Amino acid sequence: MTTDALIARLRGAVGERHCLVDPALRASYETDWTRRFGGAALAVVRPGSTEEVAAVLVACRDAGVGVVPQGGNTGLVGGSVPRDGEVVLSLRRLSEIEPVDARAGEVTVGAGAVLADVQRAARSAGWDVGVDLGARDSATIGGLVATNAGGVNVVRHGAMRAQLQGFEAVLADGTVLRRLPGMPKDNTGYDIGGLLAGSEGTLAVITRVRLRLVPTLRRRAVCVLGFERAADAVEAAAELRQRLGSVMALELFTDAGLELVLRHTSLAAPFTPRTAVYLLVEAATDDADPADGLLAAFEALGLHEEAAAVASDEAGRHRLWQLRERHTEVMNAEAIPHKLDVSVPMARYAELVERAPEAVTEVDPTARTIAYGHIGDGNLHVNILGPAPDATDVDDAVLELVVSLEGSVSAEHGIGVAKVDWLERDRGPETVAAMRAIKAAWDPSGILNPGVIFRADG
Ligand code: FAD
Ligand code: 2HG
Ligand code: ZN
Repeated sequence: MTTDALIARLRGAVGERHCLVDPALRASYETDWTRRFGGAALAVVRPGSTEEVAAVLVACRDAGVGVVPQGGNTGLVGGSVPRDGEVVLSLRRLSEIEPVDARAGEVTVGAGAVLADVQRAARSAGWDVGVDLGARDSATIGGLVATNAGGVNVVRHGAMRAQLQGFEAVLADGTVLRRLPGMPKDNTGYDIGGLLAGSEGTLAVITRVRLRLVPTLRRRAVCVLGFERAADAVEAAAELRQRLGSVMALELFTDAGLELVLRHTSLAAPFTPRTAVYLLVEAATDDADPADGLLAAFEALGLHEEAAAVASDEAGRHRLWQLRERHTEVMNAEAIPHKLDVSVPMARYAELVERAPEAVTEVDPTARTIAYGHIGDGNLHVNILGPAPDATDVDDAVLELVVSLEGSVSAEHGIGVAKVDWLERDRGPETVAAMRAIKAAWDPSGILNPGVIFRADG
């Protein structure tokens, strides 16, 4: 099929207005959030229904042209943007949020519904969404499922796969798979929804999702504690997690990151003198002030009062959270960052925090390494500023260290195109062969997000 014939079929599928071929209109869909990844698309199509998604996939399959599913384009591993003339399939128009099923504590939404909108809908019905993250105002539910996103409440509610109660998805040949009644117990054959979680647009296009909701916890307290050694922050995080059933989040950042946040925003340091490492803890309950439990736990652990800032009011909590959440935006303001999202067994976490900057400096003495992350999940975000966007030696140095610590090269952002060369190093050839067999069975023509998870020519 010629390119013109494919464009005509795409226009027929989604309507002229929703098939963008003009470079100026395509531009915002062609570069990722970090500006490190991107390429030209053949076209950007914006279907308005599951049937239109199916028609687009069949047209692309017939033409042998790759399809890049895209939600909010907040992904950080280059999986949501074209590489070389694919069709970008934007799911943003599938944004319907059905009424919350308050009795079941579930809601069904379109894949393009934005997380913050779903959170608002859930809260207005007395429920909440189990996953929360800094990109909440743009990230879509389809993208969150496709990446099995984690975020700040995994210690309490698990990642996105754990919230999935049902799904609708379209295979590369246009077949629609649907399972949406929503039942917490449903062991009838393979868990297809669970497989789609984390598949990064390589197995099917997710069009609707049924989410399990969690109870709203109204009383909250946030505390930032200071430490001189990462090992002490790890110890405190482990103790708090064990002693305090109210823990919602356990986050880590360092003074190097705080310095950049203070430079690029109007925020103030949580306390002075500043310390080398910070642990942010959020606790939530529905009755007593969770600050009391937090303070009692700190006392029992012998943590110093002078290196702590606590807030129970909304504005104070928000201020403390911003010190951690704004790291991502600040990295982008400094440079085009290299982002390595990794996890290691808890026993190796402090070692990773100490050794990652050393590993980077060894291969590039001018590079700056800023690490922060979800300490409660053993997850560290190693950001490297300075190397050219296409340089890979600093990435390799950190991932080498992670593998040697028996860690994972992707904790929550996925493999995308950024880490394709590390999949086999991390998982081993047998597991990768099993993954490839699934990919070949579901997408025999290989049109769904080629080059993501697996190298396209591999
Ligand atoms: P996109 O970026 O559009 O796509 C991501 C991947 O999913 C791509 O491979 C794409 O092809 C695929 N995809 C998207 N929609 C579909 C669909 N409907 N069907 C099939 N495949 C699809 N991530 C975390 O895990 N935890 C965090 O704490 C976190 N914080 C962040 C903070 C900031 C400021 C930013 C910018 C990003 C953050 N992220 C975080 C990364 C990002 O927000 C998540 O990966 C999110 O899940 C991506 O959602 P999206 O809708 O933007 O997807
Ligand atoms: C976070 O936890 C996100 O803030 C983004 O996962 C991580 O900026 C990053 O590298
Ligand atoms: Zn994160």
